[in-house]
Amino acid sequence: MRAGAGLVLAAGLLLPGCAGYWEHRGLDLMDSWRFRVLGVGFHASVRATHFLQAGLGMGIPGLMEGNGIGMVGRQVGLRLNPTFIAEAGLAPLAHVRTADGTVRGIVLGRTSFYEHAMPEPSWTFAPSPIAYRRVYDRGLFEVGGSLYWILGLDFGFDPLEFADFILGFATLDIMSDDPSRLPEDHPQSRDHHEQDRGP
Ligand SMILES: [Ca+2]
Repeated sequence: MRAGAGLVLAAGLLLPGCAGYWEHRGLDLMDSWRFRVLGVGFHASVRATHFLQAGLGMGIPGLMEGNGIGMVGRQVGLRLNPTFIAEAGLAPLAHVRTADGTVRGIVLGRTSFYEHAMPEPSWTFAPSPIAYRRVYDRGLFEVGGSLYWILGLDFGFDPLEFADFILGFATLDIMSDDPSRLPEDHPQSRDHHEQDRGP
């Protein structure tokens, strides 16, 4: 175990000259965390992955037209939140969360996970990881919680993103969010991940 960690660390130390290497390790570490404050509502939830979560209530995660403050992975600052959220249920029995009037995450419900309703919604338990990542402000395997009692607080830790951070030292990019393989002037070299995250 210790030897394996040493190899990973050694591989990382051999690569400081790669363009953006350490920057991407820092961004990968940030991706593991979500922390947001401000908001109004009456809402509480806890979650240990998409498949085991409970929540009830509704709220406005940000003040002033949805503007909140905090970080969702590498996105830091204002305007990180949906303007309105509602959540109810106990997964895996049944659980649904909507944001801005659109279903964003669901367990055992008759709808699509996608931001725009599919022509023929179907019962679903396993969401599309890609869709989850593109249109949702939570991670598929995120552990976290929210509490809105007039003022709101939301936090989360994503072990899959953290694994991406650790494996990144061995140049493995399981989340495909390191633009380091692209030329510096490539349009996706800086904006790649922000586009993936969506609102
Ligand atoms: Ca990565």
